Amino acid sequence: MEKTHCHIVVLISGNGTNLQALINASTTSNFRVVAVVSNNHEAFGLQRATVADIPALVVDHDNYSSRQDFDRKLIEVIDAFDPELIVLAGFMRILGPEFVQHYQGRILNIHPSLLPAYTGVNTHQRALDAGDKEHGVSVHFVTDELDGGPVVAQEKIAVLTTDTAAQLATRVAAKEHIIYPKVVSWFAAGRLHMDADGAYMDHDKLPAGGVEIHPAAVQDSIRLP
Ligand code: NHR
Ligand code: GAR
Repeated sequence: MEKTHCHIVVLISGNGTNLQALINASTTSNFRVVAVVSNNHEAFGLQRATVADIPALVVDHDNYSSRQDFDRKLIEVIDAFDPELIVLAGFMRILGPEFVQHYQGRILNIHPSLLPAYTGVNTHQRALDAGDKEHGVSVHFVTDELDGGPVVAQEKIAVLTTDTAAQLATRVAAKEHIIYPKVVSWFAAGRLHMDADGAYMDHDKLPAGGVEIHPAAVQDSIRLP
């Protein structure tokens, strides 16, 4: 594995479609997925990793009597791969302060809402119930504040009057699979940073909604900031 690539460890709990998008993109990008870790041994994403010849490991939270013990085991397993970035991709366990501090400024999460709206679960139904005209996805740095770390990028979709939560989830997921590899490649290129007062791109502080990725810019990556 070439030294020029940023080594990432991806944490999952489920299907792993974002993991798959990252694996696919990595073959032509500046990062490599060096390990996949799940808290759930049934996560289908573990099979995706194995198919791609990537080490797939399980740290089952049920085997640890405290969150701190689980977090410490996770750190030990991850550190064996010496990654530069930890990528949460549908990872469903809250990470404690010790974990967050250990990888300070080096953990990203993808969340299916336009943060700060709808932290937590059921985001698509909640956007529908609120009558929102826009919905979308956010990528943010992970801090101790759940779904509250600085946003790096968002992509929006229009909500149609006929939409169901499942339809919204499908359209948001399609955006997720584009935005996440893109943000990870920015981090890998050394363009993204987090400090006490927010997220930075090329030394410029990002606004609250992060970099908004416009459809035209996705077509023409040269025009991206
Ligand atoms: N950890 C920290 N410290 N900060 C964040 O922003 C985090 C995090 C861990 C995961 C993902 C997140 C999301 O995008 C995430 C962000 C799980 C829960 C949760 O309540 C909440 C938010 C997120 C992930 N988990 C339950 C718990 O007790 C378990 C739920 C389950 O197993 O189904 O850990 O939404
Ligand atoms: C994605 O939609 C992701 O945004 C969301 O779970 C899905 C995982 O799908 N994440 C959260 O809700 C985080 N709590 P995937 O396993 O197919 O990538």
